[in-house]
Amino acid sequence: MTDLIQQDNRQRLKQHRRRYEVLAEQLEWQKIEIEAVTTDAEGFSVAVPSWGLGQGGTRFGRFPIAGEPRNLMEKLHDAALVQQLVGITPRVSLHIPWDRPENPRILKKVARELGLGFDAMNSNTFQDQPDQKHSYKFGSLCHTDKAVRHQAIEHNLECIEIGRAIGSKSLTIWLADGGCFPGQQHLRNALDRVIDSLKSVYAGLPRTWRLFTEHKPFEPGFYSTVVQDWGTSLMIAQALGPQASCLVDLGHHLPNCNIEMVVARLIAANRLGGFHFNDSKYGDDDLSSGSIKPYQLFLVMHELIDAVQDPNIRKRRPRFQPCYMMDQSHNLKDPIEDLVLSSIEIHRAHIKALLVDREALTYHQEGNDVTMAEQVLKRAYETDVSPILDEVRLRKGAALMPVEVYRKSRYREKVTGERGIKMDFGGGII
Ligand SMILES: [Mn+2]
Repeated sequence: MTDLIQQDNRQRLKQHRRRYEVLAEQLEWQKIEIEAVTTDAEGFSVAVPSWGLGQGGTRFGRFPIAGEPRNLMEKLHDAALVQQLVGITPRVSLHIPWDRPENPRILKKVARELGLGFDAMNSNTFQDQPDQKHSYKFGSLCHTDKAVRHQAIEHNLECIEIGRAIGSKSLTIWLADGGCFPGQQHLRNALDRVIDSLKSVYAGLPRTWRLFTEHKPFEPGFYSTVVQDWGTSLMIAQALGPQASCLVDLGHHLPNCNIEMVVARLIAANRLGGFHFNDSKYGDDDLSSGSIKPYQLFLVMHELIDAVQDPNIRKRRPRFQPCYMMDQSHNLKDPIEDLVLSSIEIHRAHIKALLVDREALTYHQEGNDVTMAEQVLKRAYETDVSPILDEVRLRKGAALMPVEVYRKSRYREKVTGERGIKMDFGGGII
C-alpha cells in the first residue's frame, strides 16, 4: 500500500503544491500563517471503533458485503489500512464483548507492529450474551435486582482489566438503561442505583484512567432513559470524582438541539471528556460525520478550539484534550471508505475552527455587532481548507487521494478470497 500511496501522491504533487500556495496567499490576506495552521492540524487524531470496520445495519436489517473482517485481527488490519491512507486515525477503540481479544498481550503486540494503539474501552450492558447469568432486559447498572447490577459492574471491571493489558486509558459506558412506559421505573431511584453502581466501577479505575458516560434522550428506552441528557451525565461525573467526565455523541440529542451549547456548558463545568462523531437528520441515525450538518460540526469544533486556546481553561486544566472517536454505522458504504472520508470531515471542521479570528470575534461580541460576529465565523467556515488537509496527509506519508488509492489497491476484493462473505443479516443499532 505504501508504494501505491507514494506513486499516486507523486502524480498529484505539482497540483497540490499550487493549491497549497494559493491558499497560503489567501490566508496571508487575513493575517493567518498557513504553516502555523498546518502544524496545529498535524496534531489532530480521531479513534476508529472496532465495530465500525464491519458493515453496520439498521433496526430493519443488515446487508453484508464480501470481504468484511471476521474477527478482531482482521479488523485491526483494516484499521491499519485506514491509518495508512489518512494518517490521522492511529488508535482503535475496542468494544467488549463484540471484540474481546483472546490474548490481550498478543493483540497489543500485533497492533504495535501495525502502527496502532488503543483508545477507550467500551463496555456493553445493553445486550444479553449467551453465557450470561442474568438478563439486562429491565436494565443493568440501574436494575432493581442487586445481582444484575453486580454482574454489570463486574463486566465493566473486566473491560478495565483488558484495557490495562492493551494500553488503553479510559472506559466509556453507554448506559441503555431506561423504560418504555410511564410507571415502569421509579425515575429518581433508577438514577440513584446507577450512580451507586458506577461508584463501584470508579473504585476499580486505575489512577491514570478516565471514565466517560454517554447520554441519550431515548432508545432503547422509548419513554425514558436513565442518563437522558448532559445534565444527568454531569451529575454522575460530579458524584463519581475527577476522573469521570461526559462524552458527547452527536447523534444522542433530540432534533434541533444546540449541541455546541452542550459542549460549551460541559467545558465550563470542566467535565467534557470527549466525542463520538457521527451525523443525523432525525434521531440517532449514525450517518457519516459532516454528511448532514457540517456547519454544526464546525461550531462544535469552534467551541473546542476556543477552549483549548483560552488561557483561563489552560490554567485550570493544562492538558485539556477531549477524546475523539467516530461512532457511525456504515450500512450502505464500504466501512473503510466511510471511515476515511469521515475522519477527513472531522479534521476539516477542526482546521476551519483554527481559522476563526477570535480577537475580532470577541471585539464584535463585546460591541454587540451581530452581523460582523457571525461573519467572522462564516469566513472561517467558508474557507476551503482541503489543501491543508492534503498537506497534513502528505507529511504523514498518507494519501493525497485516499479513496482513489484504496480502490486502486483492490484491497476489499483481495481479502474477500480468504474472508468470504459473512451471512449475518441481523438488525441492530450500534
Ligand atoms: Mn456513541
